[in-house]
Amino acid sequence: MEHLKIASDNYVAFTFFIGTMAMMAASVFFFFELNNTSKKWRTSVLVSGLITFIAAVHYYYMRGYNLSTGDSPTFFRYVDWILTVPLMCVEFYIITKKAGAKISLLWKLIFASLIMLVTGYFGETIDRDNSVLWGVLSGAAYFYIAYLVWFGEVAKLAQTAGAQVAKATRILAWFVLVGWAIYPLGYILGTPGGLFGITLVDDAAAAAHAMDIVYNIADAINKIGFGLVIYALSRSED
Ligand SMILES: *C/C=C(C)/C=C/C=C(C)/C=C/C1=C(C)CCCC1(C)C
Repeated sequence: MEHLKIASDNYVAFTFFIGTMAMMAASVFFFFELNNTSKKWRTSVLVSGLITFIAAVHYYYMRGYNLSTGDSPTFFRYVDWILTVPLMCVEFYIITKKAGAKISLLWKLIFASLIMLVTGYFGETIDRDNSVLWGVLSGAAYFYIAYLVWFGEVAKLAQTAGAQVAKATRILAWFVLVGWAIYPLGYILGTPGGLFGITLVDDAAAAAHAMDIVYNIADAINKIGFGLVIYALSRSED
């Protein structure tokens, strides 16, 4: 095996390494804490651990892929998201289930998240010429999810699920509104014509680097931070 050196200003490789380590550490933490988690919250904390664990495995591959090719690991990236974002929808469903969440709510969230990611993937890979159109479609699905957790079924159920669940759901809703909004920013930076025909970063390689760094930062916030909110909820009274 060839030894690949990472230049000190290679922030892409750096964030892939740090992301891998952070996802691994978070997974160990969530899994080990299951022992000290009350039965009521065990599934939620387990799902938090699954999210960071799936990400850790993908980050391990993305890190290696990026290091040896210098390219964006777009395929692994989207496989990771297609598995982990629906699991975040599962978290919303589990914590509002005791207040009466129906399985149809879970399917709505999962369906919207799949639309959001599949259209994003088309815009980044197969049909880059229409990246604006795919980005807008993806954005519509994203706003629908944000609507559900801020004002729709998730928000309403959380209100009747006790003070702690209501509080945690509100924090998670902020993650969806602000934390998830970082992704379209990465998409716009990395895609030619990403902002309604305007290319923000001219040089294609620099654009791809900016996109990867933005995505890596967003993943750390949204996977580990999201999981910690669930963890904190599991330590609260009710
Ligand atoms: C752990 C991974 C997460 C939480 C990934 C979330 C991804 C998004 C919210 C992506 C959204 C996108 C848009 C809203 C428009 C442009 C295309 C995407 C897929 C980057």
